[in-house]
Amino acid sequence: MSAYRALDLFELDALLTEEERLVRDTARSFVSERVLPVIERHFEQGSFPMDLIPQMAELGFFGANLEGYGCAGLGAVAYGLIMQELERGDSGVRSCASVQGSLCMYPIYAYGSEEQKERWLPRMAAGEVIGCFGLTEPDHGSDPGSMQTRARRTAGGWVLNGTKRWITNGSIADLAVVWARTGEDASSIRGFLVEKGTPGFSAPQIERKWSLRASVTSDLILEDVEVPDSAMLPGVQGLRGPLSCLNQARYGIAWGAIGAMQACFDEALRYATARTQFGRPIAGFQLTQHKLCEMASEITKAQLLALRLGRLKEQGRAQPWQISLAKRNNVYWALEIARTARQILGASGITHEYQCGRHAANLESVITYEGTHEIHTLIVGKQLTGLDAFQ
Ligand code: TGC
Ligand code: FAD
Repeated sequence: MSAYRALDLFELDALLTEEERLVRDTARSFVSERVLPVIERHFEQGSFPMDLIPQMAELGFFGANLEGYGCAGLGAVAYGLIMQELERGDSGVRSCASVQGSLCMYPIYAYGSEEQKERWLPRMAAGEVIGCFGLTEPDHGSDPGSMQTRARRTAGGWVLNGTKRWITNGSIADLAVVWARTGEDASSIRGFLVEKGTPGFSAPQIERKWSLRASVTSDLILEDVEVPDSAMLPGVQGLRGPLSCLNQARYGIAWGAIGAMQACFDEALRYATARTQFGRPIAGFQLTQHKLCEMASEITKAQLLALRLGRLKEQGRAQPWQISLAKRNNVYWALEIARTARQILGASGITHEYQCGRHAANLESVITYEGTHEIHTLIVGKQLTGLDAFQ
């Protein structure tokens, strides 16, 4: 099959710097050469391709937008382009990198002590320490402010009790960022760094998923887990702590979704031009061209949205509701495009020989995690109306 061609109808490449194009092309080659040859097998087996971790670390993909501590110090757009390319491979591979960089390294970077940063960040950038982020609980998903996980003060530190659910990287993580209440309400929430092997801490894997199969998803169980004072992130308290990390990860997902869209569009276009019915390529039928036109329009709009958001982020001006709007829009359309691609492929679309079915299945998770489609609707709705639907 000829090489992948990314759609760029409005010459957005010209709006990227040379460095950004180089980073994008490096990630693109990595996905073509290292991810795509193995990903279907891992998806079928329900396993994460662990050998990609040192390779992603080597290329500087972990915490790529953080400065110092062994991180690449790239801008927001370059970081977004890495997420885009990884998700062209598989949402699970992008998830691993998002969680490592945006949800585990970022809180240490933004809210950790100097000692915590020195201890963890260089090894996380090098892929020697894998992280996870424990916010969601069995009974508290969209409403993390009601979490039940507790941290109780002791003479030398804290004792943690509770259960986190649906935690990406959980069972393969060496370090978990666990959010817990230290008092009665959400304003008492603090972040704790819990190391694998700490007595009372376990991370059983969640099995039988039909989405994000090439990704590890786990429970985190904390039963009288004792951690020292030095395990608490000193720089933040309240729900703002975890939510500010989600801003970073949701931003990356807004870009990642474009990669999934591009993979599905590329596959659908190739198939439609090659597949003949009624004596002509199905791409020649008006109904197919309508589908392809809709897909290309939405990809182009998603690209413009992500790029503008990235430039705002680089200027320190991206607002959380803008990130919500972009995550909501781009993931919604990625899922629509994956389903439309599957339709264009007919029966072939339901096999593992093609990617669109895998992307569609994955995107059912992506539209749910990091804030569901409905939650992002209400965040944007609050911005537009001044009325808070959550209160
Ligand atoms: P609310 O009263 O609005 O806010 C509480 C405090 O938080 C502040 N805040 C934010 N700060 C930074 N960034 C944001 N985006 C923020 N949103 C709110 C806010 O200013 C306030 O601060 P303060 O100092 O005044 O106290 O909170 P609420 O309880 O009404 O909840 C709001 C809501 C529903 C939007 C929020 O809870 C929410 O976003 N829920 C969705 C939960 C979610 O996204 N979970 C994701 C879990 S992690 C995950 O899915 C990883 S998947 C990884 C992968 O595999 O890629
Ligand atoms: P609920 O909050 O119970 O929502 C159920 C339905 O009700 C949804 O459709 C929702 O939109 C709707 N709903 C809820 N509240 C409202 C409202 N106010 N108005 C209208 N509709 C509403 N979490 C982590 O902490 N760390 C991770 O690494 C992580 N990784 C994940 C990986 C995967 C594969 C998945 C699937 C999830 C992951 N999550 C993770 C959890 C994810 O963030 C939650 O699933 C998500 O926040 C939604 O919570 P919930 O599933 O409990 O659904």
